[in-house]
Amino acid sequence: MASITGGDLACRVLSQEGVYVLFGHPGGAILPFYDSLYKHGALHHVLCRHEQGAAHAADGYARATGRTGVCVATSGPGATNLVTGLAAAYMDGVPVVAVTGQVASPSIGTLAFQETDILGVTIPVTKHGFLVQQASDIPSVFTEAFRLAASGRPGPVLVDIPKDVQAALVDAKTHIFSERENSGPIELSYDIEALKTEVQETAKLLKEAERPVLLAGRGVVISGTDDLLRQLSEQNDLPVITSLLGLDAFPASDPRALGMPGMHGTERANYSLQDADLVLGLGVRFDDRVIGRPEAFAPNAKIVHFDIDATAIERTMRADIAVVADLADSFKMLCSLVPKARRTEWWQRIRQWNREAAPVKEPLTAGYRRMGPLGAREAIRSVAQKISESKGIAVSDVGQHQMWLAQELGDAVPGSHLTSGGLGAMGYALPAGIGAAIGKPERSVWVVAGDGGFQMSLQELATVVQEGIPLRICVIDNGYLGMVRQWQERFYERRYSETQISGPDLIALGKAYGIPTWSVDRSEQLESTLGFAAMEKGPVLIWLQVRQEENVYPMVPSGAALNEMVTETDRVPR
Ligand SMILES: Cc1ncc(C[n+]2csc(CCOP(=O)(O)OP(=O)(O)O)c2C)c(N)n1
Repeated sequence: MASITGGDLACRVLSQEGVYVLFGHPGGAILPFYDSLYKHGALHHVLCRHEQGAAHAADGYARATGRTGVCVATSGPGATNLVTGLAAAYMDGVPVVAVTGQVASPSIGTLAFQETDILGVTIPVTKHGFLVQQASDIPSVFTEAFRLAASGRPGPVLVDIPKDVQAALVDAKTHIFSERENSGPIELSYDIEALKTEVQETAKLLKEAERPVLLAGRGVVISGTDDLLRQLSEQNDLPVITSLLGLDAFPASDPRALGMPGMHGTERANYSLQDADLVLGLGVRFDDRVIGRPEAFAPNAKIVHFDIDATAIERTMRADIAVVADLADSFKMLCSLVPKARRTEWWQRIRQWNREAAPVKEPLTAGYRRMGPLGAREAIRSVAQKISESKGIAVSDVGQHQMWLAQELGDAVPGSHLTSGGLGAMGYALPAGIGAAIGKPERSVWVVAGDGGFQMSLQELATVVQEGIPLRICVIDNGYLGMVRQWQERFYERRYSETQISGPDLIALGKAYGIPTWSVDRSEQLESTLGFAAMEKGPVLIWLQVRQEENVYPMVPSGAALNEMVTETDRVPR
């Protein structure tokens, strides 16, 4: 009998699943798998400098492409380093398969060198986990892992393989599921009659409503129903609010786009929600940063919630109607039932509220340049413009810059705005950008990080260089952990406890890594520098040194209702 190893079999199954790139870092307990990888040839491995980077890269790859991302780590510290990345993917519904080496089967439970019960550790942050007990199970386990990761609300799945199982010999003819046999996402079955009734009731509510709004989230991106969103909004003249993770579900420049809701949302989005008589949530989970004080959210509205995930219903917000189904089915049905309408009065009311988070005060006359120390919003506004011009993918980290970028982002198609929304994991942007750029090599990928978050994953600059990835990496350096400082300023009487942060000289750092680096600290240098940087062929680092104590507005203080937001101009609660 011709034999192959469990590791060889795993490589074959990965190829069969359509995987061509893995993000990982090797070690003792995963050596047999890496040996198979060396021989397999058809899988490209990206050597990340930290396993957290590998998990975020798999996540970025998945968000940008819509395919499942794969990360690999050894047992013990390698596996535990994946945890933050898996949690980020879990919170935001991103399909990832994590493959970990485990100590050899006879050593499990003996506190062997680098033994961690990673299945136990990751239970709360994965959809499922497998411990592979014999090599012949590898095909069925991997097939199931990929199905689970991509089915329903997508998310991460862990496959833990003991070292002896990776090395064990199996028959080379071991059955690998053929072309999609038993594979592909799990079909959800609904009571179609019940679904029809709920959707018809929703259509009726929409018809009767005088002040309806659509609230779209990442579910629209995942289900590929962005076209339906545009169609419904147009045919029924409906305002569209997009959550942080739904910003790429609807073009920002559409006249019916109200922007982002919630803590740093626009006046137009937040006041419309508070004034609405119907809120139709589409693939959105009404999380606490979106709804403000739950009892005070949309007080006059009926709430309808369309989501594939039954556990999202009434988690934080009441639902007068809940439609648990794939949006591709429920939303399509709804569009066919909703008539054409014009909502002139509602729009007159909505238009009294600012659409822009920070309206441009005095537009500059042509030929004149803004002068003086660089502002953070100003810098991000220009970066957002460059991203739009290049039809690029924007990947933000976590903090003030993340909110400014969300507010300034131009039109984005699905998979063009990547950020760790649910977990809010600093250090996400650079590795996720690597994943996105590898998944979408034809697109320009822009990483935007704060000086704090950038220092949490800057080791991945070496990955960028080794892989020759043409990332545009913008570091917004305000010398502070800006978002935390903003809260200290507002709620802790400016006691800036441990938020002032120093960092490396990025020109020297860029030089050390061999990455061309541009630095800007004055407004008048901004445009030309970004222009030159955008033209670089390979990776480029752009160091934007901005004024230190700029705040993100609008802001809904935590515990307040959305209509109690503070804006840049009034700064007093309404
Ligand atoms: C891993 C992690 N640790 C801590 C935090 C808490 N936190 C949220 S925003 C923030 C400050 C981010 O600072 P920086 O990266 O400089 O970005 P800025 O807010 O200045 O734009 C911190 C510490 C977090 N979100 N993630």
